[in-house]
Amino acid sequence: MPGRTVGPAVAVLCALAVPWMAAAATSVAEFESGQLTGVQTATSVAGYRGSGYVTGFDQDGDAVEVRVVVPREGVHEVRVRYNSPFGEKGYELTVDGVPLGGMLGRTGPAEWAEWP
Ligand SMILES: [Ca+2]
Repeated sequence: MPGRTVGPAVAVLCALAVPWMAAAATSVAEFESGQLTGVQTATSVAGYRGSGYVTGFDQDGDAVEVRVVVPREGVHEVRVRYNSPFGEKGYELTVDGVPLGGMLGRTGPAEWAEWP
């Protein structure tokens, strides 16, 4: 699968999980290992997975791109783990060049939620 870009205004993102429909396995990509544009890695909010998370989505164009490897072509379910303690945050997500967008709900200060 595709590179995947998450755009402006997302507060803090942790990990991207891609379970595929016909199998029980899951492929996980950590955003902190991705290509960062205008954002930074951090570790101050406990409960992240991997080696940290990505924060600082406060300007147009801020983004992280990660490549997710799946075992075969087909329909895959995508989930994003995030923390957004200061309110709802808009996001833009591009998979294989196809843009999506929406809102991530507010979380508690140390709470990590899963979208969708
Ligand atoms: Ca992480």
